[in-house]
Amino acid sequence: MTDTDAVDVPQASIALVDVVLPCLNEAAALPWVLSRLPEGYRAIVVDNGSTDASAEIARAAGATVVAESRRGFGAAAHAGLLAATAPIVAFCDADASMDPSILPVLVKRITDGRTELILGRRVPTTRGAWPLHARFANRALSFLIKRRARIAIKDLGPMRAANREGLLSLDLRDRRSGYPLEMLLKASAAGWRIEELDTPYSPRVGRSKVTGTIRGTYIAVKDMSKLLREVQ
Ligand SMILES: Nc1nc2c(ncn2[C@@H]2O[C@H](COP(=O)(O)OP(=O)(O)O)[C@@H](O)[C@H]2O)c(=O)[nH]1
Ligand SMILES: [Mg+2]
Repeated sequence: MTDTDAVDVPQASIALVDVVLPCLNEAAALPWVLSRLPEGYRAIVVDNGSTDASAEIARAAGATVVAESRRGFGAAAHAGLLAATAPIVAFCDADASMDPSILPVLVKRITDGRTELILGRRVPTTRGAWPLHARFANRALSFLIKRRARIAIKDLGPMRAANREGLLSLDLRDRRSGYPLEMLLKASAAGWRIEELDTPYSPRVGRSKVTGTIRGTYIAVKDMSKLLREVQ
């Protein structure tokens, strides 16, 4: 037996990347999403009190399921980060709008030492993938981020990856829709390099909880405006 044989443990048993999937009633989307996780990537499905079979489906597919009783995207995303143990943590929606099989392309930017926070810039695959009002709101948001925080990004997308310990050190507080923006602002303030990569964005499976609803959009705008007002 050589030295290399001795450390040759099966790939799947060591997660290089933990993938946090905030999940609120995504039973229809989860089977596909979880089937797309690359080798060495562990799914952490954070169930926010789903009333459908999301948690059972996730467990049956071999995902780690974390229950978070406080509602909110940030509450779920952060519970996933706290449950993660891998050196790199990625975030991805559980609605089948984005394909986890693309994550290694993003993660490589981190492991190559090119950047500290990598964001997936959503590129719609069909006309229906991204509702017009959401696209417009996102463009306005990118403009404000540039003006207030001097960060030049084209899209504040939810697919992203970074070093786990780094993310924990950012001390993120938002537990609703401001979480992705707070991560960006604090990463930038901490001097992190931030990059975007184009990622395909397809129509989600099932019903939207955030930007596809008036209440969801209202909360997102409110949470994000508050964070931007606080930028020094
Ligand atoms: N855990 C949890 N997940 C949520 C919540 N709201 C949305 N999600 C999940 O976060 C992701 C993004 O939400 P989605 O409804 O697709 O928002 P949209 O892409 O802006 O329409 C999906 O995977 C949802 O299941 C929430 O309050 N709690
Ligand atoms: Mg979505």
